Amino acid sequence: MRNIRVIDSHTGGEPTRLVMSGGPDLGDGELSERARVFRENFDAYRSAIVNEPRGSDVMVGALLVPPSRPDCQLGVIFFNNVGVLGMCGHGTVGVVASLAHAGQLKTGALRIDTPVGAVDARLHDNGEVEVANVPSYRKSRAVTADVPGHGPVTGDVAWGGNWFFLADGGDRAIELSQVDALTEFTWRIRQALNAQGHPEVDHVELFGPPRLAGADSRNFVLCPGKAYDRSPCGTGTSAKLACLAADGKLAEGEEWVQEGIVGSHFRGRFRWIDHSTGTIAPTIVGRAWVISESTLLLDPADPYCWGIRTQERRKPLE
Ligand code: PYC
Repeated sequence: MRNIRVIDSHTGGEPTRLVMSGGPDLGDGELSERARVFRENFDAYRSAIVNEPRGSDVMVGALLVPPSRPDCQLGVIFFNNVGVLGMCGHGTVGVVASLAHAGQLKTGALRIDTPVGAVDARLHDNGEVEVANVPSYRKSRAVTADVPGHGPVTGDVAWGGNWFFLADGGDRAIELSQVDALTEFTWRIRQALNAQGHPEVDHVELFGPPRLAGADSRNFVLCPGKAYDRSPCGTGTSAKLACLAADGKLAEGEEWVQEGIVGSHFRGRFRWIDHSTGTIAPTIVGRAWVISESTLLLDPADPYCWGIRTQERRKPLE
């Protein structure tokens, strides 16, 4: 029997399960190397922690590890129902709130090592968490996906700590009542893009008009394992900021309020790193709520000990 101690939170509705102890030993390499070890040697743990019956397709896990970068206080590897993520914005907000709940963190700054770079988090007195994410940029503008059954869909491919395709939702309502149709549509977009020379794209983001007073836009975000993000997606908002910056539609330091499909929101802004490559330093601000502390029990005699895989495992890009 193996015991894994976790703290669960949600950030704008999107869950994060922080593994405090009992996770696998991934060695002491750089975080990208430890993410590889996790993916290749301990995939059963990933599935046991986030998949049913202990979790669900929407659960994002966060494995706390010692940092490799000397200027970081801790390291985190994020993962979901199908594999390992590069970074996770809502997850970082959840990790900070959970560590504060556990008494391991006071308000103030924290530098976190991740497989795709260091991020700076700051816990404010009011409970909000600010995340200065990894450098983000738009890779390709006006990419057209030929989506079977729907026709051409044009959008941008951008990096915000994960890879995104970002497109206007057109006349599609970005509403919870439309989640099934939005999921099917964005899944087809992703499959089309992957087949049409964009294998890196594993998140698809659609935008429409906001409902929330003061918000600039509302989004629907399809995650790699076919679950939709209940939050406005921190890495997705970072990718959006990179596109807005590249198009000159948002100025450095100006605030962008991104509403998600359940009505929660992140505030975002950016600083230019390099105009010539369109690289920005995005910051997002959000809030998480701790919802449970528990111990996961892994009994190898349980036929579903290692989780039920309802979605195909994501193949790593090599
Ligand atoms: O907030 O960056 C994020 C995120 C990625 C996948 C789910 N949430």
